[in-house]
Amino acid sequence: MSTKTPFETDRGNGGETHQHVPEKGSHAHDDTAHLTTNQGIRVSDNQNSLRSGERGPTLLEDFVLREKIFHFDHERIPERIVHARGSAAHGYFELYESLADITKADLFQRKGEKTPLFTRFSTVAGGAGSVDTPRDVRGFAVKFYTKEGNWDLVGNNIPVFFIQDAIKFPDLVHAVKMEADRAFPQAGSAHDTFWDWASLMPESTHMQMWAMSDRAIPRSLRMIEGFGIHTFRLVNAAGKSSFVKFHWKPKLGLQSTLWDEALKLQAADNDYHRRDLWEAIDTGNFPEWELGLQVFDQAFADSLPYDVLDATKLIPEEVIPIRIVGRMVLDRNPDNFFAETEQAAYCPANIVPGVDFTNDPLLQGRLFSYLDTQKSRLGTANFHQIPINAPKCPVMNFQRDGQMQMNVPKGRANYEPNSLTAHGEDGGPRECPMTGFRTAEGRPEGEEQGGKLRVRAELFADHYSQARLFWKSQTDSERSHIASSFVFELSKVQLQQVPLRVIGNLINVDADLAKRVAAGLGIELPKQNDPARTPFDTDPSPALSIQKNMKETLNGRKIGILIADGSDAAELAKLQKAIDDAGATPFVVAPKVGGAKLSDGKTTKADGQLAGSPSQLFDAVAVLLSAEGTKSLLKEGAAVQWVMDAFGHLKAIGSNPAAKPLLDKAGVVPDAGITALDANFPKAAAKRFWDREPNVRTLA
Ligand code: HDD
Repeated sequence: MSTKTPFETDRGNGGETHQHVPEKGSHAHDDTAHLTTNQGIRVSDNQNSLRSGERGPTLLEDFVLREKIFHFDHERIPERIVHARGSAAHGYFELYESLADITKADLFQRKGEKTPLFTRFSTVAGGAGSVDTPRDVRGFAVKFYTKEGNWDLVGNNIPVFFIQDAIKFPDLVHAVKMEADRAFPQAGSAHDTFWDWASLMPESTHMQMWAMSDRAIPRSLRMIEGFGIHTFRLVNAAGKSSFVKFHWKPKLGLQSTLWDEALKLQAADNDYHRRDLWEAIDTGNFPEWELGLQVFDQAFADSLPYDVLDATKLIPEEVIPIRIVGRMVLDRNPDNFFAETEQAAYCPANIVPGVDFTNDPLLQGRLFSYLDTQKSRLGTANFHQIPINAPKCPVMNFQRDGQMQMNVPKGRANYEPNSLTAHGEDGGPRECPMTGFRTAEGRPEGEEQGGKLRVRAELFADHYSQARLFWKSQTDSERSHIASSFVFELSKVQLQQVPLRVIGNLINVDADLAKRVAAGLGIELPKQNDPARTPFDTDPSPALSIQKNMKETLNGRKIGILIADGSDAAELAKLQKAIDDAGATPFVVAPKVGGAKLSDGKTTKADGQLAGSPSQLFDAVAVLLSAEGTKSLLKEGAAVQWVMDAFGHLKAIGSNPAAKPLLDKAGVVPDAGITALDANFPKAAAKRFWDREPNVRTLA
């Protein structure tokens, strides 16, 4: 439908409109920019409500006031029950090679073809107004607007999930979100109810290991992997079906923060990830991920010692290599957060011909939940007509009416079959047996059916083998982070029996891990919980480690440069250029945001004030000070803390000789990450110095 006012422009995107808000006073010059009500009536005065006399009562007849307040009163909609806090961007998927051999999905047919998409990243537990950097799983949801309809790949940044059956999802979410009576803690799992539940759910053990790892505290949304998690199916034109697992690999490599850094980031910038994504796109540094597939057949699935329908299991890349088939580029920020990011409605049930589900019981439950939740969140069964959700291909059916119906269907045909066409009327659309969605042929349905039972398949009972695999695949540094995260989380739990159950469970993963967690909490090692099925060991999978997969690159990173009055102008220019050349963004920090007077007498503006730009915002730092500058900063707690935190967060610190007293006061001890401001600095800045960690904090 189109009820466009003259003040809205059609953006040719599913009827998307853009309302012009005139600048103050501009209406005198621009004839198209008048302020109107939602009925299109021009508004003469947006400053004063209609009242009877200068000091008299405001009149009920003021429809301009009433409409404005009415609309404002209803601006908020229910936030998502999970994944409420998120940020999103537009972009495209580009196919590297035709996948016609394994799928008939249109977006996978032609090499080089681009498909528009909208991707939303989120935290899970916190509300819409919570912080960006809690320890949490990150949602990774991609809506592909294909020529054959929308396909939503609604995944996370962790390849497995807490539970095996959707019937447990409300319990998981109730347990992890803020506690029912007190409404805290917000956005975190470090509390009684989560660990009480988790300790009673051995199937969550593998995911607990991931959630306690550095995967749950990413450096940037641009540096996380994405996973479809479930085993899906691809179906080719001949009806042959293959199993598939979907992976997104970030071009910038994986990178995470340290726990102390994540905690301080929460104070430094609530919007750390949202801002990072926005700024990267805004400055043309478009984030990219490659799409990878693990494709396998029934015989291979049958040969595995775990069940491919179990979402608490993964298939190591070393067992089935990932076939990289295309890339996703996010190149446009939303025009409006609410209209697009907030109203985006993802649903794993949105698939296209050539992609199909499996009987994974977690996936099957999701197929119902999302459609259902969108109705209560967006208020109408017609939410698919909202521009961000509308397919970019024709939508034709006999569904009618409902709240907020935007379409105006013509004619009498609202049922099917009909013979109206034969009578010269438009009978409407018809079924398309050849190109329409069909459930995969060749499914071994016989083996997957049986009597009605509330049971799980036998191999689902193995809750520990892959948790062991994950633990074995980590570096020593990552293991100490995992053990310390368990200690931190359990230290917040007040129910005394809970840590004992968690540790008793961890003994099944690794005895040393369990001992370290007990020692970190200062409690006796409890007895081992009985495993439902004896775990087995496999070869480690290096692909599961972040540190083994980090790229030594400055691409997409940010380097803080601390200056003060008297800093050397030529050195600063040289440093900024070196950082820029290495692909990173230099960010100048000074005691005053107006800048510092440099050695050449000129004032250089700062990008941020010292007190508001702590070093956790940067991947590495440089300290460029004159002797006087150093002297004055020795008295500045924020400056000492700036250097101390960079050291404690294992970052490279480059400095000039005059800055040494500040480094000394911050307790900096020389190591490979402490460099002069020469060519060594950009090289060091591309790394974290894990070996330093035992010198700066006690880890479990
Ligand atoms: Fe879910 C949202 C990912 C299991 C029910 N989920 C939601 C989002 C992501 C995921 C990324 C946010 C989408 C957005 O950005 O709007 N969920 C997952 C993954 C799961 C998973 C990777 C397991 C593999 N979810 C899951 C189950 C259920 C749900 C088992 C229910 C039976 N999820 C929902 C939901 C949400 C949702 C309640 C909340 C808001 C929404 O859907 O739109 O329906």
